[in-house]
Amino acid sequence: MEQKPLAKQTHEDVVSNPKTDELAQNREDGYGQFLTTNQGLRVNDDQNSLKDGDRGPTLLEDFLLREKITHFDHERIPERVIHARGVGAHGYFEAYGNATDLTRAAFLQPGAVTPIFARFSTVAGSRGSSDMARDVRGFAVKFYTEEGIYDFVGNDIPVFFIQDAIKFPDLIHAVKPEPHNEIPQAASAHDTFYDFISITPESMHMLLWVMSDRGLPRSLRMMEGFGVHTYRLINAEGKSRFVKFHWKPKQGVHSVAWEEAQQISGNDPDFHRRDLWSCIESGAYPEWELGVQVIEEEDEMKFGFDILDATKLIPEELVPVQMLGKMVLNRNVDNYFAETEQVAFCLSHVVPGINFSNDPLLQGRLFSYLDTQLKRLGGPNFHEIPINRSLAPIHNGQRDGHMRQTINKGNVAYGPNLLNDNFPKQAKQSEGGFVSNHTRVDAAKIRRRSKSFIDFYSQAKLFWNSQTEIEKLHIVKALRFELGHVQTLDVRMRTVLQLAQVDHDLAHRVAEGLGMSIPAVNGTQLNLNVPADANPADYQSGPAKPTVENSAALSISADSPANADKKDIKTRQIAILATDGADVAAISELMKTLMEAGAQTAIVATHLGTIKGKDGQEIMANWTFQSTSSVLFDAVYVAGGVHSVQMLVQDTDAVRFVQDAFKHCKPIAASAEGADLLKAATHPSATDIVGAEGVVVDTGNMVNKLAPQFIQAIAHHRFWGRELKAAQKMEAILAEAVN
Ligand code: HDD
Repeated sequence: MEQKPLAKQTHEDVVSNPKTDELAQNREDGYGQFLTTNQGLRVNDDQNSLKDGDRGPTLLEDFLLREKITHFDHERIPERVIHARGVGAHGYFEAYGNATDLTRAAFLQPGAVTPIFARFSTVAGSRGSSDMARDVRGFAVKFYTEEGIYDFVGNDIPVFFIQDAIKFPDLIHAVKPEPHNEIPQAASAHDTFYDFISITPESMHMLLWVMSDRGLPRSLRMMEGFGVHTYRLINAEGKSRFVKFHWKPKQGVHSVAWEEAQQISGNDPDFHRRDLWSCIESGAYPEWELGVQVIEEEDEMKFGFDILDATKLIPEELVPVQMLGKMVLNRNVDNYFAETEQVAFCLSHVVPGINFSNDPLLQGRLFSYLDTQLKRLGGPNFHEIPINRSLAPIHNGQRDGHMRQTINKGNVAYGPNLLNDNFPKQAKQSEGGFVSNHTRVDAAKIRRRSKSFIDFYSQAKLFWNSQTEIEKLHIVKALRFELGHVQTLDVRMRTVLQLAQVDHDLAHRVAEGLGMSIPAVNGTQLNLNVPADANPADYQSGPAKPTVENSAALSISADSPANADKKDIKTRQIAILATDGADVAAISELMKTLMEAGAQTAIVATHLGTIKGKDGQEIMANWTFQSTSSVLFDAVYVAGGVHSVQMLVQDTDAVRFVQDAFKHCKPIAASAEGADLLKAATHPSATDIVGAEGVVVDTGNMVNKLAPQFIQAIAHHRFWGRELKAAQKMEAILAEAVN
């Protein structure tokens, strides 16, 4: 068979040999169709074990039973110590061809198209936990480049909780379920986590990100990715520049409401996983652009914060992001375990043209990833597992070890050698050899944090300042929720004290919800992340003074730069509420228009099967009010039809469906009598649903008039103003009560 050029090969081309497609084999005549043991022996009876008489004991001799059960007993491997719950997909990365001056990396050169595998994950929960936890999301991409594997291992949040990798085990022990009872699952722990971070002030910036809407992505397709650390790009002339990596989703950046996230966890714990899978299956391939912020070496110290400190981002107002290429995910995995579970990302997997900075968090990670794969995947040959295999050929003297697949020939496994012509030889830089960046290090060996890292609150304040009113309200509510679950009052108090260093209004609002006031500052309480012999004063941050007051890129409101030019409704899920007697003609017309715009629709009715319309037309129901929930949809339409609406008004689940959609600030539309369901769903304390923002009602049943307005509303995603209004109403009442 003719070999494709390397750049044109997909990962599948290269690693397909060990794959077995049982369905395809079944169709073949001959050898492939029989059940066999792992040694290829055809099995005659897979229903009965070998016994001493048909009612007698099972015999040890039954090697068929033993092989099958032994394999089953060993099916599970240790789950990842963090980022255990994940979902992966294949795709490609296409370079825009504008990066030659920045880097010699082949996958970023003009015309390069590189197969990739991406894995998204939550951090704290175990493998079987829910997708919708309030959490950071992992964003890892394996590039199968012609120069070897490049692993991008980032998050959907651009900063990290801690500055030095030596604190990582402490952070994770504090945030994972508490060890005595393994509670809470799929959430950050309460007493232990807040105990740790309330005396680790560098964590305040990332804490606000996690408490913000970023902690609850609507879809993995609708979140940004960040490399977090400062890295280096190095061009063919050897010129090195610092960079921060960004992934910007073409789908926009959107979140769900907290109550919604909690309900989704019950209704569909696989919400994100299913969303990614079904979009790829339906051909709605998610895309992200990869960009960099570039900092010349001579500008390293010019920002007023340290670019080696992973708790800091570089505001896009100071350094804009330039796009270098795009990633498209277009193929689901064939087998979750073989691919998503066994994929191994390592920060140390780099290619020429990409290099590291001295960020102490990054430096520690360089050790941790390889180490963890050795344990998780059982030894040093994990690079031979198909999903981890390099497309570039591998030649070295490494041999043997658990589960070795390669059959190396010959007697020479060392270098230099002359017995085998000194093969494999080292590559010159011009031949693609990797060269570590030459940096001068001329300093005392010392265990100390740089003074430039002792600024813990400035960027937390920048983030807070950059949020819209509703985003701020969400942060306050999230902190009230989390701290409300903390049992130790002292821990609550310390966290509020930290928040007060960031912003007085923030701390005051959180404290109010907890029924406490902001405690007086006691300097030594603020930071216990201090070496034993150090002067605590050297570790106290000054007041929060952001370099930039406000950064629009940090907000994900409808009008933020993240969403400004992304106003389509592709892949949005629209529930159509209707039952017997509904106006099926209008439903069909609206469905057609929405689907032409790229949305997906589902009829939710009082029963499954056929819905008999008022005009004799019929339509099939996809769900009932018992089998689905409003939280699984982006928008709701209530169809007209007297009998249909009369029935829905009587059905408390249908009424709740609309109430939830309204409460979660979703677009709602109704035609003709459909408006009656909206009226029935209006809570006495709330503004009328009919007439509220994001609610489109057409009493004349003119679907062609209603559809464009509804589409516009869906593209807006959420109408958070409803929630803000309700909160302001309550505040006004409270103010009156107190005065
Ligand atoms: Fe990590 C997994 C991202 C700090 C140690 N990390 C892991 C994954 C992601 C990140 C996306 C999942 C990869 C996958 O899908 O398989 N980690 C980050 C980011 C960090 C970070 C963006 C800060 C900027 N991590 C970090 C530190 C350490 C680790 C400081 C240790 C010193 N991370 C690990 C690990 C994991 C891991 C223990 C668990 C499973 C794995 O590696 O493969 O090695």
